[in-house]
Amino acid sequence: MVSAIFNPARWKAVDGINFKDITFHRAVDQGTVRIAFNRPEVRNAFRPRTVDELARALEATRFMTDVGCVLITGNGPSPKDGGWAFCSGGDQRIRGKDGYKYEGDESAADPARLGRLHILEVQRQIRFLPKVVIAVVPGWAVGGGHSLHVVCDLTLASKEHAVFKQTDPDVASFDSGYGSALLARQIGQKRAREIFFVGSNYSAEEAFQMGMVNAVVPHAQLEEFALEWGAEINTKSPTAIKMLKYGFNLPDEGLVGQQLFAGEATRLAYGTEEAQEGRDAFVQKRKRDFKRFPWTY
Ligand code: S0N
Repeated sequence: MVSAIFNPARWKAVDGINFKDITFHRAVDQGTVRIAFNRPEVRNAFRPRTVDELARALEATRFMTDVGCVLITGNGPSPKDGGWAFCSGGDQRIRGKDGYKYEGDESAADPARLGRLHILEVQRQIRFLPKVVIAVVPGWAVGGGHSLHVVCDLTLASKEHAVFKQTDPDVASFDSGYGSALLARQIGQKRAREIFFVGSNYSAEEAFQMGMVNAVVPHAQLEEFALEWGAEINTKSPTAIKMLKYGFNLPDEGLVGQQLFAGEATRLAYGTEEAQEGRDAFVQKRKRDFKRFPWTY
């Protein structure tokens, strides 16, 4: 069993990738993939291996040309106590002085892999992925797990089991980047500071009221609901969705956001006769002639 609310009839495993800490599926009838933390016994905390696998799944998804929507979720419930989690952040048991260790993992022998903080790279992958990423939160979203839901484009939460919480200052492992500053953009400075500085538990309904959850869904229907949104998103114009996502991101990304947005604008411009005239004049070693193109539209 992948997860108690996972419907195997709707998904097939993505072939050729042997993951241990995550599961990776694509829907049988639409362009949606499901990437799930698979360490329910530790509330889906991530260790370096988990983050590596997440990064590889996201990179594979980037090249799936018929996929417009990515669900990131957590498998469950915990075999220990039946608890549900999206993700509880970095695995605190293996945190070292310079990051998280590959302890107990076959890749520990590689010194290039020691002491990494690469969940931040995954955050950037999610932000820059030209597809809609939905956090599907079946239980705890805590610490770095909370920050992951913040960077996703949309968040769906289990009515009965989702709990949103920030423990970063409790364990002195903190995200003062997207996890906090972007959250403040989403729900306001006072609320975001309260989440980090006080660290209360917030239910799905409270998170919805604050504006950091898009929909509160009965637990048993959570994944089905996510698939409905995925199916709808996949009917839309890929270019429009991508330009909208990069446009939404732009004010918070500085020049990197502008670079991404502008890159896509350049790519769109390549399709015009005007851009082709510039290329053709160079290749044909003749004078360029842009006279037929207006300065205004
Ligand atoms: C999630 C919580 C609130 C759930 O409480 P509950 O339901 O009472 O369950 P527990 O009994 O506490 O947990 C069940 C079992 O799971 C283990 N466990 C839970 N979370 C973790 C974890 N994060 N790491 C390791 N183990 C975990 C419990 O120990 C328990 O195990 P057993 O059954 O063996 O006793 C509650 O569990 C909780 O508060 N968890 C800790 C949450 C936390 O503090 N997370 C870390 C916060 N910080 C980050 O994530 C940093 C993010 C990050 O990685 C980062 C960000 C920016 C820059 C760099 C970095 C970086 O460091 O990479």
